[in-house]
Amino acid sequence: QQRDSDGGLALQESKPELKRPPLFKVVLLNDDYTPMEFVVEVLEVFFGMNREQATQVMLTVHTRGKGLCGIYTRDIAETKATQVNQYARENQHPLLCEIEASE
Ligand code: TYC
Repeated sequence: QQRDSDGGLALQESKPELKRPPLFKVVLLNDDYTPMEFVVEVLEVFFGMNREQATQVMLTVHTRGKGLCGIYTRDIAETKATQVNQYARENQHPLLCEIEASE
């Protein structure tokens, strides 16, 4: 007998229900041109951060080249990245947002 990922007994129980869905990181990449204030605004508007959190993440991206905005299921992660890239382009900034498989 084996336990499935939810702890149920695989041979006895029908699948209880949920396996956790794969998660995806949404990351921002650094560039030389996007204004810091614009990046902070993006993190506030699209990722629900307050000004302090947003500033911290922006500075991490600025100094380390990349930074984590949040972790979501695939659809949400893709939508966030698309929205950020579209908003950046609308404002003529090269800011790039990407997703990465997480675990
Ligand atoms: N490096 C940019 C500057 O000096 C600021 C910046 C931070 C750009 C984070 C992109 O994802 C980014 N104006």
